[in-house]
Amino acid sequence: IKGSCRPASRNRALCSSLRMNGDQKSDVYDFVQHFSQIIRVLTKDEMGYPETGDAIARLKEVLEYNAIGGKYHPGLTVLVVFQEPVEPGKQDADSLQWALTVDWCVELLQAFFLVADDIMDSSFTCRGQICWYQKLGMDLDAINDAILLEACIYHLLKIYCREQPYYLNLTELFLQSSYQTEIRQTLDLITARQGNVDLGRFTEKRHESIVKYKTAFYSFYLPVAAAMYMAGIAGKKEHANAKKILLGMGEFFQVQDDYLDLFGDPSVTGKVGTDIQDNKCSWLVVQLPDPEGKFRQKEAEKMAWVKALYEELDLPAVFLQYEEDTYSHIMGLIEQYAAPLPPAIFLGLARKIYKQKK
Ligand code: GPP
Ligand code: MG
Ligand code: MG
Ligand code: MG
Repeated sequence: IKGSCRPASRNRALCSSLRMNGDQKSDVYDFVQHFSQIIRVLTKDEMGYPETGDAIARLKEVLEYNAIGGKYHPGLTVLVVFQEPVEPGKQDADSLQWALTVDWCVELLQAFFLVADDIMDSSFTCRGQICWYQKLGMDLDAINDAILLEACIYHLLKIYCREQPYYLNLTELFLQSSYQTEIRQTLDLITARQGNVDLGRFTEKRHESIVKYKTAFYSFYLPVAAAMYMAGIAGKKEHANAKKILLGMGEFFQVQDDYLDLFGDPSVTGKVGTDIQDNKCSWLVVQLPDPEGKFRQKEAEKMAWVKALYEELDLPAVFLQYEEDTYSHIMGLIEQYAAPLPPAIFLGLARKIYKQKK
């Protein structure tokens, strides 16, 4: 697949403006533009066949509803990181297009997880819209849609990158990211199991173990590691160093998600939190010794009471302090472990997540 990517120089300018706080709207516009090509690629082969045509039309609907409209948090990371270590002369239009495609594969993995996670968490809204499984007539058919989203990743990697020397590393990286996320999602679910609450399990250590790999691995390490492989950086040491910084950053990101689940404004976060009703081992609850389980309440009307209690215990201030502390910690990790990648890559990612309200 050749040709439709923007010239390398314009793309470079686009991405450095993204990193240097330029006009993010136009960057996202470019990113979304590429998605129409991805939809075409994913649907063109089978569209003509009456046996599968309806299913492919459904796939298109699933992709358009669930993959578009997020905050594109990992979005464009692969492209931005890929361009840093690669000499400008080697950044031909095809390579940039492959990087953009891999960026979309990360978004598809995220969409797959979110559709499934919303079912498991009994959520109502996600990214400012009603959850896919909550749509009229949908129910558990949404499980198959989540699985379809995942299948698209490997379909795209094969179509775009099969001839590339990094194809195997990339495929294994996506598989490993899924496995790490799924194991921690299992931990998240069994720790929260209703009716079988083992209060001893709600520890900071358990929480850390869940969040590092439930979100940090696929949202932070995956896109940067993918770009490193694409740029020819495959050494164990280099990947281990990047992982140290990125898992730290991702851990903060999920703590922020836990905090905003209760203290965020749903009109900004795009979702109404369910962690208290779901009995989750959230960052908020592990801050408190809670031997009687009084902070975890099933009924929605008790939410306000729990929130008032957390406020009384000054948890918003505890969170602010945590944010400051982890920020300094991450800056230290960047100083120590960024090489051979330029520190600006990690600083750009940190800037995107600290002091955010969604
Ligand atoms: C976010 O947790 C975690 C995921 C999206 C990973 C899900 C993994 C699966 C294997 C399905 P969360 O429940 O706090 O997210 P949100 O707050 O967006 O519901
Ligand atoms: Mg969840
Ligand atoms: Mg959830
Ligand atoms: Mg959450």
